[in-house]
Amino acid sequence: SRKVTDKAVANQTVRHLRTIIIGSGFAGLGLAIRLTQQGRDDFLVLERGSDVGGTWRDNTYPGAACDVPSHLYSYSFALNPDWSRSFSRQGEIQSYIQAVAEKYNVRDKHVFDCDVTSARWNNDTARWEISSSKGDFTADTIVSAVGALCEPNLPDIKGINSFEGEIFHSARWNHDSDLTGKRVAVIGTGASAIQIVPAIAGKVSHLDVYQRTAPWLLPRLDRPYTLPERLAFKHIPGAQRLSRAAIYAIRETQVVGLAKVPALMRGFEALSKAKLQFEIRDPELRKKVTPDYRIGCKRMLISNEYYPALDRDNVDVVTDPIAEIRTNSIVTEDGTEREVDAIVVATGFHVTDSPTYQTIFGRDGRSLTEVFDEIGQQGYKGSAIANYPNMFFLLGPNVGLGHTSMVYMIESQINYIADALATFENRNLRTVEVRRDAQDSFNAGLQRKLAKSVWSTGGCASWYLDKHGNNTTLWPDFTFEFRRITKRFDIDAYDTTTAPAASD
Ligand code: N01
Repeated sequence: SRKVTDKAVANQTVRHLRTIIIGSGFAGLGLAIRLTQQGRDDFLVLERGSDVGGTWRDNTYPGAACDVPSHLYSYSFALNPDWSRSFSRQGEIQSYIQAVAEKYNVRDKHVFDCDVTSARWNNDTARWEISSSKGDFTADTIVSAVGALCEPNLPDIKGINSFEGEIFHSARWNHDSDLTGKRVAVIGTGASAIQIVPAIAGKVSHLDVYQRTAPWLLPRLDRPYTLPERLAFKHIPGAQRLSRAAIYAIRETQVVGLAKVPALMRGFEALSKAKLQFEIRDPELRKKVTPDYRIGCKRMLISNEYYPALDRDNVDVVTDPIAEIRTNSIVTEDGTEREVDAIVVATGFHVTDSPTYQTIFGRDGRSLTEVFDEIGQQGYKGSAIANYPNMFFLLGPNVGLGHTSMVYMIESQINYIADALATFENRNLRTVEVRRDAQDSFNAGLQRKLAKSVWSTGGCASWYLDKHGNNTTLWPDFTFEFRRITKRFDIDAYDTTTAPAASD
């Protein structure tokens, strides 16, 4: 068998593959497993990190955990009866992903520490040309599986580069830095920050939390699984699938409030406000952290520790906008200067303006950035984009979720893309490219649904919106509807050309 090792790659100047997958988080790894199961050997996964896991490899900040229940947050073909608690922590999820890569024997298909610097379509050869830190590749088809939350967004705050203390992004946690006894600032109050704050509040001498927009918080129903539960998941056939189905069904009902009748979200607001009342003693602080938009408009967060952490004597919430960062302090617009030893930048990711878009060049030579600048971050079923022949996307436009497991969406896309790649082969295609009219009508349908949703009507700004103000990141319907439309590759929506009969 043809084993692909880093050495094998290094020994060749340009290596040609039938398919190249970029990225090995849940998405890329899942597709690699599927292709292997289909008996395909002619593909490689290029991964810039030194291990599988993607976001779960990168986000190692204190308190990192998933806000989707464990049983739903695993591949359907590799359930894990050993989850230790109802909401898993980062380390356990990363170990699960590593174990799946081992079990399905796909590590050999990876080139790790391989940073893809550009991917360019060549019309004449009908191949993708890929440059990377591990050399050049060509491929008939490529699949981007880089995910939406992988490029840290470092805020453009005046003076940030002059800070002389320790400063790092939540997704690039510096484990050499010991925050014990230090004066620390956390910038941001999103899903990452609300996990970091309670995890460090007890060890730092003082913590300033810089809040631009207050998040809505709901209870986190997290607990360790009991021994009888774990035994049941392991030994009673169907017990875990039943648990998954129940969690899935309950979570799906949220779509009605989020996407169809936002007024229904008021019940969640009442619950969240009661929680706020119960967990924060200081009325001034309560006022500061009360959100002023409809719940669900931004991602709903779950935590039982965040509010109590804010209520500690050594923690302050700062709501005045940051004006400047100096060598050892942060200055807000009201002129107050607060000294700090370390800054944690929990300001999220480049989503609709990902820098990776600048490095992908399609049929007319334009980068994805240029195309999205013109029409917004649009795609077809999250899996293809007009002007990018022979390229598929896992976690492309409008497949994100605010309420349930992305693994479900990923597996739907794996069905679709694996079928597309098989069709490509079986029909001896040279090129396959989604038709612009198919993409346009798909997006018109999406935007009609999104216009009614809480993400559009809820009165907030969020990373869900692209520069045209359209929500091009979230799926606005039941996830089983997405599963339905991705069940089979619908070649009618694509322009195709056929390869000449093979003579060499
Ligand atoms: O990032 P975010 P995140 N000055 O973009 C603020 C997933 N996730 O890393 O709201 C000051 O949500 C920004 O303020 P505002 C999940 O999908 C999941 O926390 O834009 N502040 C916001 O408060 C999540 O949605 C899990 O006004 C600035 C924060 O920084 C996604 O990842 C855990 C600023 C950014 O919040 C991203 O979450 C973690 C500036 N210049 C993440 N720029 C779980 O499963 C931004 N902000 C539990």
